Amino acid sequence: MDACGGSYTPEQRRKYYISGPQWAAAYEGHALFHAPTRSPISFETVIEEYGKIGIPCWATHDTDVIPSDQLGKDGQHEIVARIKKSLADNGLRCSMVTTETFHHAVFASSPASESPEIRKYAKWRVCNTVDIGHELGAEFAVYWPGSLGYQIQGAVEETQTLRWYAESLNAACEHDIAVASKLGRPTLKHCMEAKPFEPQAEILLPTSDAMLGFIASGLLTHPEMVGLNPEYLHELMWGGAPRAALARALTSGKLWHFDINDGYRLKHDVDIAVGLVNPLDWLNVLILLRSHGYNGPFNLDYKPPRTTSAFGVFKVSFPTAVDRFITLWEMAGEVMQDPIISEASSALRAGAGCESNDPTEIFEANKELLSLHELIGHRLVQILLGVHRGRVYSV
Ligand code: GCO
Ligand code: MN
Ligand code: MN
Repeated sequence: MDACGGSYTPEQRRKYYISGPQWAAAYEGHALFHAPTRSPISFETVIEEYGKIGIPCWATHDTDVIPSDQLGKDGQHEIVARIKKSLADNGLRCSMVTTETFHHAVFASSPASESPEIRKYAKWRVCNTVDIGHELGAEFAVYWPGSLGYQIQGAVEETQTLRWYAESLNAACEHDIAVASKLGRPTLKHCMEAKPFEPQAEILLPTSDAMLGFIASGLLTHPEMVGLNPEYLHELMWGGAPRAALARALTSGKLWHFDINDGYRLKHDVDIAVGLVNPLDWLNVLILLRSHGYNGPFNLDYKPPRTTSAFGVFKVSFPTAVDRFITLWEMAGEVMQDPIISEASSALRAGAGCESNDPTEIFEANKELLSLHELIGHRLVQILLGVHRGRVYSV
């Protein structure tokens, strides 16, 4: 690691709004075809290790830390008190809480099941998470709808299921308004997260755009309290351009929280560390976010590979992900100041000054200018590779 270079100090890392999820560090390497390769670890260890690295925030699902049978009971209060102490002891804060409405058998038919008792339970779960969020001082609540969809067509009526799903979000927002006013705290920012292909065969809200439509559908009683938590890889998975998906969220004023990771198009959710597959695309994403003043969290929602040891999770996976993010973020700032890109962009925006309305004349007047598109792309890669600073190879 020392030989690799490019690392920042914990103090430098803490200047960025980066959060480390409990489930990411505690991931044991298991999946349908995979036995675990790492042993369970406690939230105390995760928080302590994040603190040493310099990750300033922590996020969790309710059941990452509280067993299902303890939710809403004394066990929950004891655990939340231990979390608070652990965060305070290690100089972290809780930025986000999220409800697991996908893993437990009760959610096999989704949190918006036909069964009223399952829906009642799902509503209680999201309201209980709002309580946990306020107790831990969180700003955000995230909702990944998980099994909102079906394996077999026919039984699930899509419009009704979406109405029922909206009822859970409405319950969470209404409960939040009551709790926040009692505590004198701001309400949480409720953020929906889409994933296109898992865990159902068909997903009712598969993309961030589908969720924007859902938020604006009239089904929510408090659409102003609900925004998005896009995940980079989830937008890439369906074949979209993550940067364009983020741009659509930005123009709707709904880009509130962002899960950062990497992976491949049209594949399953591999949750690889940010910038490890598509660093150029990531640079472009961060240029967009920096130039629009995005100031929400960057949540390290990725899974350390199965081949990495428990030691490696905190010595290799998390520090390298954080440092690559910081490098790309700072590089995005460099691009925004770059005299060549600025000059090329201004020239493109000024146009050729052609007075004619004849398309051929307009094209002729602009065609040299339009070469600047490629020049800007070339310059971005030079910056990414350090070539603009004179890095050369002997041949
Ligand atoms: C995934 C999902 C989850 C969610 C989490 C928050 O990749 O499986 O993104 O990690 O982010 O469930 O609700
Ligand atoms: Mn995610
Ligand atoms: Mn994912």
